[in-house]
Amino acid sequence: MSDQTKMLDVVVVGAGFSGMYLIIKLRELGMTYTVLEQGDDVGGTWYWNRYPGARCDIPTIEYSYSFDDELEQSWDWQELMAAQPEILGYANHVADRYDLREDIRFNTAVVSAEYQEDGSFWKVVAASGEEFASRFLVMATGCLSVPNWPDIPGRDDYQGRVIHTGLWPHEPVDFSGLKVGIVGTGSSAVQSIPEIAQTAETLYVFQRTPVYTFPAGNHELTDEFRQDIKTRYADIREMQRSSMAGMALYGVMGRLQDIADVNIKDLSDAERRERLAEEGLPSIRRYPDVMVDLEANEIACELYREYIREVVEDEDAAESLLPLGYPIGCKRQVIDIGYYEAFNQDNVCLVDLRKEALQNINQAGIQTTAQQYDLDVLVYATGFDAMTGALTAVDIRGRDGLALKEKWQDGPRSYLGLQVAGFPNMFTVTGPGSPSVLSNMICSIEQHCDWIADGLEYLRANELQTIEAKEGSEDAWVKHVNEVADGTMLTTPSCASWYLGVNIPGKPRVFMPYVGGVGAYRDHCAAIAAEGYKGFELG
Ligand code: FAD
Ligand code: N01
Repeated sequence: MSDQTKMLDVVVVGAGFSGMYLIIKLRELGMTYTVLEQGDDVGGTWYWNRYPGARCDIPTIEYSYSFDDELEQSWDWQELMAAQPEILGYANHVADRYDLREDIRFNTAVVSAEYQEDGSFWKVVAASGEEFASRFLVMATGCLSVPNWPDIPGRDDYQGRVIHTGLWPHEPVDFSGLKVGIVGTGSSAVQSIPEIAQTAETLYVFQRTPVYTFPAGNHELTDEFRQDIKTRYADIREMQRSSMAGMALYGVMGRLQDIADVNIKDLSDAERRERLAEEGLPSIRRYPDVMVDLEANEIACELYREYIREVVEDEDAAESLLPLGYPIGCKRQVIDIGYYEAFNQDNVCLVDLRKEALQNINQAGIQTTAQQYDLDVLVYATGFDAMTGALTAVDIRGRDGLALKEKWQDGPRSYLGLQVAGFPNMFTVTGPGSPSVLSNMICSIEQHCDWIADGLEYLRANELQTIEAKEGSEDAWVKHVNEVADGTMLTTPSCASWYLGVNIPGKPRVFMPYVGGVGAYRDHCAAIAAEGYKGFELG
C-alpha cells in the first residue's frame, strides 16, 4: 500500500439503492468515504437487469426511498408495478438530485478486502490494482448481483449470440426473424418470455422446473391516486416499517392482501372455487394454512393446476407447465403479465427438460436427448448466486487472515445480517440473516443503512474504534434464523430455492434470509443499539 493512500473513514462497495443511500447517510455524518462500483452508473439491479419485461413485483410507490419528503413529492410513479426503465429513471433522479455520482468511482470492481489488525483498518483492492484504505467497510454489493451461468457441457462452443437476463445489453435487442432459446422459467424468464415472444420467429423455452406464477394485476396509476399518495406517505412508511414484508399495500388491499380470514381446509370445494372466481388466482396462496400445512398447500396447488389447464390450449404444453412435487410459497413469488397465454402462440415452443433432458450446448444451439434446437440467440434466465455470491466473490479476509468464503463454507453465519464475527468494522447491507429478499428491499435497505450510520455515530461519540459481532451472539442469531424458518414452506425438504442456495452446485443447503418479519426485526435491531450494541464487541 502506497504511503499516499489516504485513510478514509468508510469504503462502500456497490452503488445500487444501498450504496446510493449510504452516501446520504455518510454525508450527514461528515465522514470521509468513497463508493466503488463495477458498473458505469448507479442503480444496481435496475442498471444490470434490462431484459424486456423486467419490472417490480411489489407496488413501486412503496419500493422507493422514504428519507426525504421532498424526494417523495418530486417523483410521480406511472404504474403500480413499475418497469425497469422507470425504476432506473428514479435511481438516476435520486443520483442527480443529490449529486451522488461525484462520490462514486465507477468501473471499479473490488477484488479483495483485507483487515489490517496492525492499525485496525481495511485495505481494499480493485481489479485495476488501485488500493483504498478505510476504518470501516460496507459491502452494499447486492443479494442478486452475481449472475449464475450454469455449467452445461459445451456452453462455450455456442457460436450465436449469448445474453444473460442479469447482464442485459444497454441497447434494445431485436429478436425479429430470429430463433431464440431461453433457459429457465424463474421470475426473469416469466417476465421476458411474453415480450420476446412478440417478435421472435420462434421462441424455445427450455424448462427444467415449472413455476408457480400469479397474474401481476399491474395497471397505470391515475393522477388522483398519485395526489392521494403524496398526502399519505408518512403513514404508509410507518405501516411498512412495522409490517411483515416491508409493505403497506396501500390502495391495493383486497387484491394483494396477505392473509385470508379462513383456512383453505375449512372450506368446501364449492366455497374454494367461489372465492377463486371472486378474488382471482392470487387468493389461493393467502390462506393461512397454505403456508404451513403441506396438505392445505396441495389443495391450493390443485386449483392452480386447473387454472393452467384452462388457460393453456395445447394439452401437452399444459401438462408440461404443471408444477409438481413442491409447494406454492417455497420459492420467491413470481408474478407475470401473460405468461401462460404466451404458450398459446404458434411461435412459442415449450421444451420440457423433464421429458427430454438437456444434453449439451454446441456450436448451433442446444441438444436434448430428443433433438437438436438450432438457435440464433441463447438467453440465460438462470438466476443468481444469491445473497452470498457477491460477498464471497471478493477475497474478504478478517482477523488472522480468515477468509469469509472459508468461514461460510457450511453456509453463511452473521449477526443480524449486519456483521460477521471475525470481520471487525465490516458491515453487510441486507446480508444473510436479515429480512432482505423476503421484504420490500428498499425498506430493508434504509433500515440497515440507518442502523449502520447510527452505529458509526455511536462509536465516534464514545471515542471507540471498532465494532465486531461476538461469536456467541452470531451463533444465537443463526439458530434463531433457522428456528423461525423451520416448519414453513420455505424450508420444506422438496423445496429447491435460491433462498436455500441449492441453485448453485456445491453451495450448502442453508436457508439464508430472516423470516421473522420486517417490523419485529427492526425493533430487535433498535433494542440492540439502545442497549449499547449488545452482542457486539466495541473497542
Ligand atoms: P444491487 O442493486 O444488486 O447493487 C449492488 C451493486 O454492487 C451493483 O451495482 C454491483 O455492480 C455492485 N457490486 C457488486 N459486487 C461488486 C464488486 N466486487 N465491486 C464493485 N461493485 C460491486 N426487490 C424488491 O424488493 N422488489 C422487487 O420488485 C424486486 N425486483 C427485482 C427484480 C430483479 C430482476 C432482480 C434481479 C431483483 C429484484 N429485487 C426486488 C431485489 C433487488 O436486488 C433489490 O430490491 C435492490 O435493488 C438491491 O439494491 P442493492 O443496492 O442492495 O443491490
Ligand atoms: O432466477 P431463478 P431469476 N438447466 O433462480 C433454471 C428476483 N427477480 O433470475 O428451477 C436448465 O428464480 C432454473 O431451473 P430450476 C427475484 O427475487 C425478481 O428468474 O433450477 N435450467 C430456473 O427455472 C427472483 O426470485 C423479479 O430447475 C436451469 C431458472 O433457471 C430472483 O431475482 C424478476 C439451469 C432460474 O430461476 C431470481 O430470478 C426477476 C440448468 N442448468 C428476478 N440452471 C421481479 O418480478 C438454472 N436453470 C421483481
